[in-house]
Amino acid sequence: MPVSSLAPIPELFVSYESAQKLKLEAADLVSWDLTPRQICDLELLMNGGFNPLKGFLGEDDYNGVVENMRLADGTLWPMPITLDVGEAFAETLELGQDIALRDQEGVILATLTVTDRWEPNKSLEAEKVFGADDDAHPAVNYLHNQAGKIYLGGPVTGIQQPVHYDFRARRDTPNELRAYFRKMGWRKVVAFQTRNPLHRAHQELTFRAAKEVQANLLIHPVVGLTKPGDIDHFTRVRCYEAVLDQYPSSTTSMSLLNLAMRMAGPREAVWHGLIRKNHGVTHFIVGRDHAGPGKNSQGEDFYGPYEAQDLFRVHQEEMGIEMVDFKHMVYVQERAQYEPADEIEEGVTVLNISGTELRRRLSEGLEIPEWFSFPTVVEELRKTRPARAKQGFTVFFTGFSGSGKSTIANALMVKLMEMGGRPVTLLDGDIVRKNLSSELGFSKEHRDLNIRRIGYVASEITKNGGIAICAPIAPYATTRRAVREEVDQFGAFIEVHVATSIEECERRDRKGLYKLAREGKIKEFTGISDPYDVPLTPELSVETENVDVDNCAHQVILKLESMGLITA
Ligand code: PPS
Repeated sequence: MPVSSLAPIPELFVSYESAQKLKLEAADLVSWDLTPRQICDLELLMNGGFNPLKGFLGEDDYNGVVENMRLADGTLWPMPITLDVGEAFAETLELGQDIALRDQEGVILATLTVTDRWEPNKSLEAEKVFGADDDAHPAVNYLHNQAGKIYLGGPVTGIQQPVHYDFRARRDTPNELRAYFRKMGWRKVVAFQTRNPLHRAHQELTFRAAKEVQANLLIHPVVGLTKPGDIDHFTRVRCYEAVLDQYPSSTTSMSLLNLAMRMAGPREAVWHGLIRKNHGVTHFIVGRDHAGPGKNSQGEDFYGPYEAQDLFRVHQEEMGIEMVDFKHMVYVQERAQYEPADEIEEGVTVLNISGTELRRRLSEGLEIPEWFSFPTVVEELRKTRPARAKQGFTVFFTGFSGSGKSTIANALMVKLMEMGGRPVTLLDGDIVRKNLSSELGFSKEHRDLNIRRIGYVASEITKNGGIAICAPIAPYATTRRAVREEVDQFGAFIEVHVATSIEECERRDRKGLYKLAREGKIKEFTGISDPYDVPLTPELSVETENVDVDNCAHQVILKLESMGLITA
């Protein structure tokens, strides 16, 4: 395996003078406001992290990548890096036209010459790239429910890097890392990719990996976009900094990578390897279930546990970066040290805490032993993830109009206020429509916007330790899921289906709306002339026929107690 030459790799930026000029000219161009994921992709395109790509993929390259992980010229590249946009925007463009790419504040980062515009077959992309057209996969969900319908492709001219105000000193472009390795004389470097906090087992395995291949070690965590629900990168970086002291400083370094992960398992591992190669790294640690997306909608793993290692092994020669197998490290009590699980004789006491068990201990405020993690790391985690009974959460009622959502939500609010301890906010359908969404009607687009607004407010309340109770109809499963993901990062999301049948709601007709809907005087009325996706896996489903409101609210209280969110 060759050691890295560490010569600079090509970037897509123009010179400082040209950039100033281009920036002025680009102000007159049609512009596209990049999504957070597109900003991450653009950063790595421009700084050479995605070398040899010269821009967002055109149609031929895209087809090659989707079909067989190769660009049209045969170069290995496993992940489609595409610029997805809405149909209306795409229609305004001519091929050959330059457009300005802006960040979310409107700063122009680059221009794109649009050479290709096409409507991709997203189901095919999902099958080929992510292994299944199943929305339980975060990237497939993104593809179908967030990404625009049309892809634009073409070369990018870089004007400036996206600005980061956090951990600036810890962020390096591929060429900055290459220069660092050159300066330090590091010719062999093994990189460790992670989206989780590091505990003692990780410290041990990374240190061993470096010793095994006699290389220096680069801790290279992802701080762009990771899996929904992951610990935020601010907390993680503080944890990494705490662990860094545990390594010999002359052999180990850390740098943050602003990558938007796709959780694509085997393909993702190869992609990660190519990105690290661009950063001047010679060896890459690939673990069990590398970049795994979790379970599919049948409750099974998307990929086999060693598929990522197998695919990497097939391509490593061509990639020019060597894989180091991740060793599963466990703690041997008798010897008070970590050892690879496959090297341990029978009869000794092996201790291990899984990720699930760690989350349980954190959420219940239980002790986390020192053999498992470093006290400074645990302290940081506890700050971000206080025990569940101290976290904010969202109760999200959904059901037909007149099902009893508001009444139960009101009763629940009062009960929670009686208990005290956390502020409670009720986002009832009618209140929201008056105060936040007064201009909206009941088309799918407007309902989605309404629910997303509720989700946004609920996630802010949850983040700040409060209780949000929402009670809209929320008829669409995908929108409810988007809200769940938004809230999940900060605290629990409890979906409660108020399962009153449409017949019963119509019989009650408390507001007289069903009558009007039947007469056609109200259009798009949920359950009558508009769809309602029944929740398949709500945390709780309550029946209201022959059950009084107090009892329904009490069922929610019991659920909250069983989840550790409130203490009796
Ligand atoms: S949604 O779909 O979640 O955005 O709806 P939501 O904000 O909860 O608003 C539902 C309330 O608006 C009244 N209303 C209608 N509901 C459904 N379909 C149509 N077309 C409609 N037009 C008006 C209705 O009173 C709902 O109130 P609730 O509290 O659910 O009975």
